[in-house]
Amino acid sequence: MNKIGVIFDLDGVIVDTAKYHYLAWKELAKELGFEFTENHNELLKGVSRVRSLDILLNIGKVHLSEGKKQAYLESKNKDYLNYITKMGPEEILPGAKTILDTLDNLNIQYVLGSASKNAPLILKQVGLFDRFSGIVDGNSVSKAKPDPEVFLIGSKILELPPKNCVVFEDAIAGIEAANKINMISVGIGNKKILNKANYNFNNLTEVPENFFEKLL
Ligand code: B16
Ligand code: MG
Repeated sequence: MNKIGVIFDLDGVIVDTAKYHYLAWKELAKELGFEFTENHNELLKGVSRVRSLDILLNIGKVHLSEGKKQAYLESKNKDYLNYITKMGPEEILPGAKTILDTLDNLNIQYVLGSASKNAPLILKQVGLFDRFSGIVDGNSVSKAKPDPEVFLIGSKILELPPKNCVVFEDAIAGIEAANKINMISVGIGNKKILNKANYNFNNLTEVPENFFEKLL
């Protein structure tokens, strides 16, 4: 029997923190004198914090010194923290807890593989921190998705070869990262956008109960 392990992305899979990132980035754009829309925010999903600022500045055609960029990154994160410190378990996305329960019952280990430096705090806020066998986040990697570093570290924690790891992701960059190292990629969200994934579901409630047993 094959042994598998699971790596979950955070934003867009376990919780929807994109809406809070949006509010904080929008506030920053306002300060810089331009509008930042929900469509613009789509470009930042799964992208690192530093890269997100560059994309935002590009949208507003604003040029800043490295020092100023650093200051804006800090103030954006301060705003974002104001939102996430108010989060609670009710913000866990539908189906997420059921999947974790299923994995526990099957004795399949799972870790987090997120670009967010705030991932541990968010998991604590929603009461899921202790359930994961490990957390790989924006603090643990030097290369952002689509580089597979985050998932490779995850597979090491799981003590499994990449081909035995199942990745749940909502961002194209995350699916690309998983595919690069032959992990089993599961796209959560729009199938047309995540068409490179090995499996697709609109959300976690659609994942069949026997999904993992079939992979074993
Ligand atoms: P932070 P994920 C990502 O989370 C978000 O999707 C992305 O919008 C954000 O810029 C990135 O985390 C960094 O977040 O500012 O908290 O370090 O989808 O990889 O779980
Ligand atoms: Mg995500």
